[in-house]
Amino acid sequence: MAKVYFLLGGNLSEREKYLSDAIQQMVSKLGVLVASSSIYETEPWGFVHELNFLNQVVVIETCIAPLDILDVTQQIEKDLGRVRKKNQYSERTIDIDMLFYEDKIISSERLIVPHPRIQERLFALVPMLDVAADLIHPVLEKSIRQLHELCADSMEVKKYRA
Ligand code: PH2
Ligand code: MG
Ligand code: MG
Repeated sequence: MAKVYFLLGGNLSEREKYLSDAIQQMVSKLGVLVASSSIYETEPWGFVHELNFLNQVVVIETCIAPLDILDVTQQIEKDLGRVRKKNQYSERTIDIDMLFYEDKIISSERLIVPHPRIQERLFALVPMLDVAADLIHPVLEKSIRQLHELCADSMEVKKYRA
């Protein structure tokens, strides 16, 4: 069994419902939910939009391989109404990103794990602190706590629901 860390986020419509629907579908298709962070409210990072995000990290134990997980999470995004714009960040009902797959390092055309921008983004690091502050990033060889301390991002990550 592998522990897989996911960041969920969305800024459209019933944001909390999309988070919980996504988690429910992930559990039914992937495995067992072993931890979840608080839910945080954040402004869109890297693009302009009038609606703020909710972000949450969940940890799922699974025996499914990384690329098969990606197929499942992309299908869930579609089923929950995600519409992608080409080559740019945009508003969405739900985004499901694989942050870590155990301590595996994966670099393929479809999937890079650990997620290449975790260390730049407080909206990922703050919820990760809730569930795995001592997890060591296998590429950067620093803990989540250290990456959080070093992160130059200054966005506000407001607790929305414990
Ligand atoms: N995801 C992005 C780009 N910008 N901003 C916030 N606040 N939360 C996100 O989850 C997010 C983002 C790309 O997927
Ligand atoms: Mg994303
Ligand atoms: Mg994504």
